[in-house]
Amino acid sequence: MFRLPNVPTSDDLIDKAFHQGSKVAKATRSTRKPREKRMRVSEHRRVTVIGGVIESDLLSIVKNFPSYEELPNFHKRLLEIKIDKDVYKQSLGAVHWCLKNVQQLKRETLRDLKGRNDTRPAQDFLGRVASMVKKIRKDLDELIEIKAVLREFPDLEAVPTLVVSGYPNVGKSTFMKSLTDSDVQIAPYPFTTQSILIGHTMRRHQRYQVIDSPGLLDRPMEERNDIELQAVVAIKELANVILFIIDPNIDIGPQVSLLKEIRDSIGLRIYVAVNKSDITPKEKTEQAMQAVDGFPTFSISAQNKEDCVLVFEKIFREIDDAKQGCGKG
Ligand SMILES: Nc1nc2c(ncn2[C@@H]2O[C@H](COP(=O)(O)OP(=O)(O)OP(=O)(O)O)[C@@H](O)[C@H]2O)c(=O)[nH]1
Ligand SMILES: [Mg+2]
Repeated sequence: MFRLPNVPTSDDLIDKAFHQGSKVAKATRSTRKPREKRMRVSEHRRVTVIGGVIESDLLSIVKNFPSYEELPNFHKRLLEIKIDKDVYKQSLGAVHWCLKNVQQLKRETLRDLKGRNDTRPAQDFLGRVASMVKKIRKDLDELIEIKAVLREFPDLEAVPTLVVSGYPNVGKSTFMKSLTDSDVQIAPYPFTTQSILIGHTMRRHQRYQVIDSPGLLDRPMEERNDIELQAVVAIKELANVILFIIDPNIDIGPQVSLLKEIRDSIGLRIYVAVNKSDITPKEKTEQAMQAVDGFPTFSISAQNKEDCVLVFEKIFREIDDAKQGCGKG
């Protein structure tokens, strides 16, 4: 999604730049010019190469990391869950500061070297440039971590979007897999899905986005963990419509309470699928359906592809009829 550049540690950047600087300096010294001239030329090249290597790496960070402000809302919220946005801004700012200073120091040093017979300005340059890069050690380390977070961000499309939500282990990923043939992980324990996963499906020449989200527990927002918060962000920022899956074989009360919390916090239409009909006694399924009275409700087995396609088509036929339906991405 983002094409992020390599971010070196400050030690690696200094090593790389100084090593390449030494190589060109050595190559220049082996020519047959007078010693003084050779020294000046070789130091001129050393400074040019060291400055160039550092500038090029820092510039590519400044240019290619998205600024916080230009991120879509969904990515802003995701970023805030995982990292401190001020740290992100500061780190990019520090890299920019270092870049400007290295550029200026390189220009001044090359100018000073021209008018002199000794190589003192080059030696000063080496010390000062190394200390500038060391000053942004923490910022580069932060950006290495931030890069790992940004790389995990899902790719979004501006198409109608269904977010699948519900308690842990109720069959959200199973529904997603049946509908979109995505290779999502399914397992008989809660919190199998730990991030937002995106699948697609085509119906009547229209592409749709289906989002599998981590399970949510019925508890106050401030007690929710980072995995749950991603699900909240998906619901708030991406959904055009929500399919809330219920497992009638576990306690219904908290699931209904969660469903109502979601309904009260957003103004979207929520459909309910009472799942696992293949292993659930009929009365239990019916009880669950009564408990969510007032919501449009289906009884399904998420393992059954036909059930999932049918539910999906009904939902989107209604949405299309109501003429809503473009992704918020
Ligand atoms: N018999 C039966 N089992 C199902 C059905 N749907 C899901 N399961 C099982 O329920 C368990 C949980 O399914 P998942 O799809 O991983 O549930 P989830 O809601 O994505 O779970 P988390 O990601 O942990 O929140 C797995 O063992 C599934 O095989 C169904 O319709 N029938
Ligand atoms: Mg899952």
